[in-house]
Amino acid sequence: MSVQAVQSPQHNVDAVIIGAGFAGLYQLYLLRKQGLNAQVLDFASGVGGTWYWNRYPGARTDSPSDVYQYFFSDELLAEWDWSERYTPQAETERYLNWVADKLALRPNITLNTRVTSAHWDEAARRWTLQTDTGETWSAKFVVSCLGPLTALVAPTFPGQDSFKGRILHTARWPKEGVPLEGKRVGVIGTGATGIQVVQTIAPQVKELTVFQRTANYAIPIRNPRYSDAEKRAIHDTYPALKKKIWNTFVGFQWELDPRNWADVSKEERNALLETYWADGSLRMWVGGFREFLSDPAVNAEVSEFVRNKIRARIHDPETARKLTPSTYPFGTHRVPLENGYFDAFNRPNVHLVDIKADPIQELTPTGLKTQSGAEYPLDVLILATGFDAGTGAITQIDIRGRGGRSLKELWSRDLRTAMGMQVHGFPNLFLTSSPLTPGAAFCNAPICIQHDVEWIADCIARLEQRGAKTIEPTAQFEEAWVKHHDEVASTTLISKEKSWYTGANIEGKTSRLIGYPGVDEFRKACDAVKAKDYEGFEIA
Ligand code: N01
Repeated sequence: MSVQAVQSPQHNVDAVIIGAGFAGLYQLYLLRKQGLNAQVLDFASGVGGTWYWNRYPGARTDSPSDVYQYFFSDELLAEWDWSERYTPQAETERYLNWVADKLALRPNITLNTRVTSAHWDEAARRWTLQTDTGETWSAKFVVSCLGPLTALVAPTFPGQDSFKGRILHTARWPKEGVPLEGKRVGVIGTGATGIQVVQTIAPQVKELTVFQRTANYAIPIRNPRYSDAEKRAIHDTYPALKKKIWNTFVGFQWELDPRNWADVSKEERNALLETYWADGSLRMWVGGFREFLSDPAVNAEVSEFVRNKIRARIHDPETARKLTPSTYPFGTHRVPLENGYFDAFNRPNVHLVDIKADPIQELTPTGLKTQSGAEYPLDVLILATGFDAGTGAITQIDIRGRGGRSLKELWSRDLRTAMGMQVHGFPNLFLTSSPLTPGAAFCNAPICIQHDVEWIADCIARLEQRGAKTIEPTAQFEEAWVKHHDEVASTTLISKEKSWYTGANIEGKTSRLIGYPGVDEFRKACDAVKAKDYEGFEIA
């Protein structure tokens, strides 16, 4: 009897793009337009990336919808209207599906396919990728469009297997939804995600217990629905926005006030803080004065302003004390927008547990127990516990560059990139929104994505034009970028605090500010490299 070997499908393309979110869709569009045979692989069953996965109750953007979209096509801009100032998850997911159809991208997108490894073949000067579906892809170029917030942080607790209720991570929320009405629900995590969940489900559930480790400086959102006339008026602002947005600090519509805080009178300072606050946006954080995030004394004034606003919202003084951040300065952790979050704790069915004072001990068959012995009966436990940011998703893939070097190993020793676009030792591997760029943490995501994707597409076009086979940053250029990044990072208060921005939410992770602060300066640096025909990169 002969056994026939089963041949796994082999594909040969010019470029594999990993991820079908904002970045992957646009990268595919551009590379295909340049005549490349490119394919997107994504482990989700639909396009949308972040907006495919994060469908938890209350998920919506913290970036205004007019700047949270593609700007590269006047046709796309003209044909899409946003319904609210801040777009709910379903609408952004619909938008990305609409773009995929409009640009006829789907024939080059393979879903339900996880890339498990990518190995550089020095002789062929190509990458070989394996997937969990048993397929092999050979490609000259690989572009990671995995997104900086993709790999989950999902803590496990003693006794977890005995828990008879349901445990859900916000970034794996079931498509069919989860009925929470009448249930006793626990939420662990009070970052941007936990806040949106809590404020949304508080009126629906029977009992809601929020397990808080760190309180958050959240700003009340102002989120009007747009009338038809307002939608038309927003379209009129696009040409000016397009010119301005890449020249701002974080890719929003606001520019920093060029004055020094000390040169502004006390009255005007108060009026400015009230204006930023009333804007119902992240302007208070990233559209005010540079010193808010660099000068401890100025920051202290802003922090106290925000703390007073928070305290005033909560009836019970002890709950107010717990919900008011006191252990770190305003803006050094991600600032969320909220819509009734603090007020939720004035409801009789919402309870706050300070798990720094009384840590979680275990899950029991019926709920959660803390070290003091207190027990909280739960039907559902929601983990809003965040992500292994910047590096997590890409290092889940076994990536081996020249001489078999592992990206995971390299980054576990020292987190480094060459302007975020590439890593020395990994030819023809491009990264988007990656460590040491604004897109990893300090940017209105679609804006930095569009920048990175265009830079990569231009670079690949130039290589093809020269008939070159490979591009890779020199070790010297990478070293210079890391040094420059560290210098810029050290001027911010953010780099001195423990948060996912500095890798502190993952035990043992290399500590380095994950994002480069300054979209405008980053863009100039990338433009300069391109203008000098990719100086600092070896083309062969
Ligand atoms: O995650 P986070 P996120 N036991 O890491 C706690 C973007 N985003 O999903 O602070 C107990 O911020 C942790 O506590 P602590 C946005 O960029 C955007 O909320 O480490 N608690 C923290 O409270 C955002 O920054 C939008 O002490 C544990 C929380 O879980 C990023 O995604 C909406 C724990 C994690 O907060 C991540 O936000 C949502 C443990 N073992 C998200 N582990 C919008 O644009 C973690 N925690 C609206």
